[in-house]
Amino acid sequence: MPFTDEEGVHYFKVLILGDSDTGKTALRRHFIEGKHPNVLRPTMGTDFGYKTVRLGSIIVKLGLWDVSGKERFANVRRLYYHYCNGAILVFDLTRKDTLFNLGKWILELVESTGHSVPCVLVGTKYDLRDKIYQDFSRDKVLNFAMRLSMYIGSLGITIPFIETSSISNYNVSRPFTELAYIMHRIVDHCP
Ligand SMILES: Nc1nc2c(ncn2[C@@H]2O[C@H](COP(=O)(O)OP(=O)(O)O)[C@@H](O)[C@H]2O)c(=O)[nH]1
Ligand SMILES: [Mg+2]
Repeated sequence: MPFTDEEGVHYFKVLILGDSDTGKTALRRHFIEGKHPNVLRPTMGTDFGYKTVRLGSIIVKLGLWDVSGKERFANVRRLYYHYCNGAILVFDLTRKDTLFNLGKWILELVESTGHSVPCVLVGTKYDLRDKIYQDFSRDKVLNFAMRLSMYIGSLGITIPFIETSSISNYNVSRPFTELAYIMHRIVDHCP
């Protein structure tokens, strides 16, 4: 369950997961700061940011934990899964291996939290139009999202798949608002 403040606003803890260089930090910072960051340094350990999101008349707060994809931070990473309410699973549309590696991330998520966690699947770098979907298809990704939905049992909700570009400002907010909506719906269904 999320933390709820004295005004009844839910605070959700969201992890952004995926391989290094897939664009996790760019997406998070663009969403929070409203533009593609000028300077992007590799994430050392964990970065944190936080943003208030409006869903119609509802306001929720998202704590966004951007966790380093590098193997040497694996031990640090595990600590951050506790009390996580949702996850954004990120892969790079130009690198097929980053999609298949999400299996490892999902396993780590499920093992560390011990319960199912609502997720959205995000394919980044949509602006690199001549390099995306090489050696795999969009249908394959949709199939992956469907199998993932069955595996993590997300209240009968199929995990949304969203293509984004932080560079051309395409769909940057959508992963966050869709996940916020799903997490809010879950809380609404739990007395
Ligand atoms: N073309 C393109 N490059 C991107 C996009 N998002 C991030 N990048 C680049 O990908 C690299 C890795 O980005 P970063 O956010 O640090 O990835 P992280 O390791 O997953 O946090 C950087 O050079 C970014 O400028 C995008 O939407 N389009
Ligand atoms: Mg990063």
